[in-house]
Amino acid sequence: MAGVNPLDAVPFMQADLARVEQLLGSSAASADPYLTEICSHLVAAGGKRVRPGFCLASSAVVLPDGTESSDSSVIGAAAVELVHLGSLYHDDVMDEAVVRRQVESVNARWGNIRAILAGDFLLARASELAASLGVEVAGLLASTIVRLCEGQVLELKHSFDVGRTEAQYLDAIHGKTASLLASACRIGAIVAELDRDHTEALTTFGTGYGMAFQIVDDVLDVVATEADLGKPAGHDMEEGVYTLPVIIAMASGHGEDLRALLGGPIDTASRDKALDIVRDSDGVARSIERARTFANEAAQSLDTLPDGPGVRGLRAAADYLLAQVELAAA
Ligand code: GRG
Repeated sequence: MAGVNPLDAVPFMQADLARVEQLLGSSAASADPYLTEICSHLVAAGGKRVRPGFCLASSAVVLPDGTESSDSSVIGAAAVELVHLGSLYHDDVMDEAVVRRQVESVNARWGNIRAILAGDFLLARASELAASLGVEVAGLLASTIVRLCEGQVLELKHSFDVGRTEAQYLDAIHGKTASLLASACRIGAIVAELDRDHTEALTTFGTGYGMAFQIVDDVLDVVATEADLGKPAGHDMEEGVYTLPVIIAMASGHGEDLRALLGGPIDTASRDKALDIVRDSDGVARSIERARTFANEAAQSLDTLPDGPGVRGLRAAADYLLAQVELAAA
């Protein structure tokens, strides 16, 4: 899904993002140039850098305009992006993906073994950075990696499961997506030594944003065109990942027809038939309603925070996400 970095709304903070970029580059470097090349591949390919943006913005909620981010905030921001990168390296191996961030995936270019090792290296670099910020941040980042693994395993456990429930879906996306966005905000709050209420509000923001972000992504897989997605619509269903609109459609009036098509590998014709059933059901509208609720909850949690550059950035991200929700609904 295309998007913007929250700090696009806070121009003076672009210099802080550039410092994160530098740290990401040096973190991807090893004494071995071959490993450096593999680890730098997706760092150089870009990405929206939403997680570093959330960390820096969270640290900035009590800063006056024009203040540059602390070194600790920049280190926290790089650490969360490195965890995200490590998870992408591993995820692409699991999915046998060939493209990531609009370039050849690491596994496609260097093979699975090197992709896994490079992902491990990036996670280790993230841990080094987190350790330099103290026990609380190191512990939080470690438990976030636990949640990423749990979320991903929960998704695998229910692959091709026509009985997958909404609760199981929400639990999986909380782990695989929302937990890291929440921790990006929380780490920003911890290193800025914000008070407890502000820290909790920022964590709530990251969680709500992450839940809405993943639901929108999953709805788009059903409603968007192949040209927009860069892959055929219904790809998740083909992979056996039955997301919220599909789960709701399976429980609806036409659920029986849909369940008869799903439950195992499907050909293109069956995928298109299944897509039609999901699109005609209330699965899409009800999923969008869930995403809207999560995004609104995220936006509301910002109301308790002081108005400053950080909140301006986070609010812009929430507004952008809400616009994506409405676009998916159109
Ligand atoms: C080894 C940390 C670790 C985890 C293992 C593979 C795995 C368990 C988890 C994968 C979780 C995963 C890939 C979740 C999807 C997260 C997501 C929303 C990715 C897309 O994020 P964007 O749109 O991507 O922010 P860019 O490229 O812009 O950064």
